[in-house]
Amino acid sequence: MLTSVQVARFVASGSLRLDAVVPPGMNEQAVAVLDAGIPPVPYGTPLAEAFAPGSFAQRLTSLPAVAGAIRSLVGPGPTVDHHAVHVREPHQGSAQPLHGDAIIDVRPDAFDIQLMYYPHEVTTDMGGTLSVPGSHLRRTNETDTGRYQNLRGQTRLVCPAGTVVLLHHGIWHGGRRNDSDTPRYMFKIRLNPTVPQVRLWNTDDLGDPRVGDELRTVFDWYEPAAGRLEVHNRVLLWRALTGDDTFDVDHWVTRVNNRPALGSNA
Ligand SMILES: O=C(O)CCC(=O)C(=O)O
Repeated sequence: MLTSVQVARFVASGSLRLDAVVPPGMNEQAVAVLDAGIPPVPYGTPLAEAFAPGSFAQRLTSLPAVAGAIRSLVGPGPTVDHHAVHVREPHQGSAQPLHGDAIIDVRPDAFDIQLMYYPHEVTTDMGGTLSVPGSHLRRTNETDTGRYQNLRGQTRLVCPAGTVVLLHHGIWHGGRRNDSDTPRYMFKIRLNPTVPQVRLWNTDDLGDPRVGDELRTVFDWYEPAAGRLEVHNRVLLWRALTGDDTFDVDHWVTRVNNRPALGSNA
C-alpha cells in the first residue's frame, strides 16, 4: 500500500512512478503479448474479471507493488474504463500533441487512474510519454492543451524496463517522437473507482509534516497567481480523500470557505 506522503505527492503532481516493478521474465514476454493484442474489455468490467486468469494483463495488475498502488488510489473493485497498446514507431517524424484524456473533468472528490506499463527500457530518444507535473486539476478540455509547447519542468519519461506509471486522468501528457531505431511500447489501462476514495492507503503517516510539504509543491511552469489555484484545488482533493474538512495549507481554503452568514467557517 502507498503511504500518505506518496498519495500527497500524487495529489500534487498527478502521477506516481514505480520503476522496474515488473520482473524481467514478464517484460521479455510482453512485446509478443502486446503485438498479439489484449482482448477488448467492455466499459465498466470489474478489473478482477476483465482479464483471464494467468493472462499477462491479469498478472501485471496483480503484482503486489502494482495492485497495492491501484488499491491505494482507486480502492478495491475498480472497473476497467478502457485499455490500449500504444506503440511509438521508430523515426516516426512527429510527436503527439499534449492532451488530457478527458473532457473537462475536475471532480473535486474522485478521479480515475491511467496505468501505463513500459516493458522495455525507454531511453531519451525513444518517445517516452511526456507529462506536465501538477497539470491534472486545471480546467482544460482534452486536446486544447495541444497549443502549449515545452512547459518548464515537463518530464519526458526515461525509465528502466518494467516501469509502471500511474497518472491522474486529468494530467496533460502525450507520446513523444521516437527518434531511435526501436519501437517503443506502452500498455495503458484506465481504471474507474467504485468506492469513495477515502483513506484507501496506509494512513499511519497521515500526520507527517511531509504531507503538507508535498501539497505545497509549486511547479516551474505555474503562473504566480493561477498556480495558487492548483494548491487550493489540491487541498480540496486532500480533504475529500482524507474525510478531513479542516485540513488546509496556509489557511487558503479555510479563508475562501469562510461564510459567517451561513454559520460555517470551514
Ligand atoms: O504513447 C504515449 O506515450 C502516450 C499515449 C497517450 O497519450 C494516451 O494513451 O493517451
